[in-house]
Amino acid sequence: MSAERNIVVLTGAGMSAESGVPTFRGEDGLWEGHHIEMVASPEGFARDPKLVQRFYNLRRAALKTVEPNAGHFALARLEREWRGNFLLVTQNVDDLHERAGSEKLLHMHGELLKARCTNCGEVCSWSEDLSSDTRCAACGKTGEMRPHIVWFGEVPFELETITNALKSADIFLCIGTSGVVYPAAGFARTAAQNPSCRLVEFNIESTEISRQFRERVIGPVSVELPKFVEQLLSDTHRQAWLER
Ligand code: BV8
Repeated sequence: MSAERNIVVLTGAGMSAESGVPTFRGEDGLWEGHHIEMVASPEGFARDPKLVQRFYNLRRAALKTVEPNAGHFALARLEREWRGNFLLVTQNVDDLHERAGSEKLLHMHGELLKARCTNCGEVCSWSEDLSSDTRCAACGKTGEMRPHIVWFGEVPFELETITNALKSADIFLCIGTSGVVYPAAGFARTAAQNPSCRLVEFNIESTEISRQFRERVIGPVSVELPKFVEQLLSDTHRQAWLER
């Protein structure tokens, strides 16, 4: 097995939990008494845009109060020092991976720090509150701006790129996700189509998809990921040295 192997990493809310970003399964999946799926949906936005904008404005503002944790930095190091192909796919809409230095990163469910005009489709960086008075800088229309986020019932971003990377993955790391929301929850099965792919799950507990993993690392990401990355890089460097 050459050192030049392909790694695909999938992260979920558990990646940012120790940074103070609430997970989805916490508080029984409710936000202010509303089921997340109800707020994070086109139907929810049509029914009560003010409520949905508030949901995202609060989360966007909260980003200013949190920092990446040691788990985020370990993944950024792995990307920097890995000799093969590396792709980090996150379900998270926060910007903690970027702030830790990750670059080969895809936000399959969108980003809190981006907004989109539903009239002209323009996507722009956005760090303040969004409201029905917000004007699109591209087409000039007011009241058409929404968070650039994938809501329930909407098709996630970059699925083709992600699926192709999963199909040629030699290593698949599944980190801090409960394996409940699809299509992300189906990625381990796609990676496992390659019988020699090494699948590893990182979580503090068992998940809906744990039985798909021969290797499971139980513990907080900020503790377990730096150790795992150190081991993986030293193994690979030794391998490369042996193969030279
Ligand atoms: C779609 C953005 C059509 C919004 C999000 C098949 C079966 C059943 C249902 C479906 C199905 N296919 C589609 C559906 C419907 C739906 C779905 O899956 N529903 C679920 C609820 C059953 N899926 C969709 O609607 C998707 N769209 O299907 O379109 C389509 C698809 C493909 C091709 C063609 C057509 C769109 C889903 C995306 C919705 N948007 N986010 C926002 O953020 O506001 S989803 C959102 O919820 C997150 O992004 C994430 O994906 C999910 C939450 O899951 P996790 O990230 O895993 O977080 P969770 O809290 O659940 O778990 C945290 C884990 O971390 C736990 O296991 C915990 O133990 C662990 N942990 C905690 N602390 C730590 C830790 N681990 C380690 N260290 C720690 N310190």
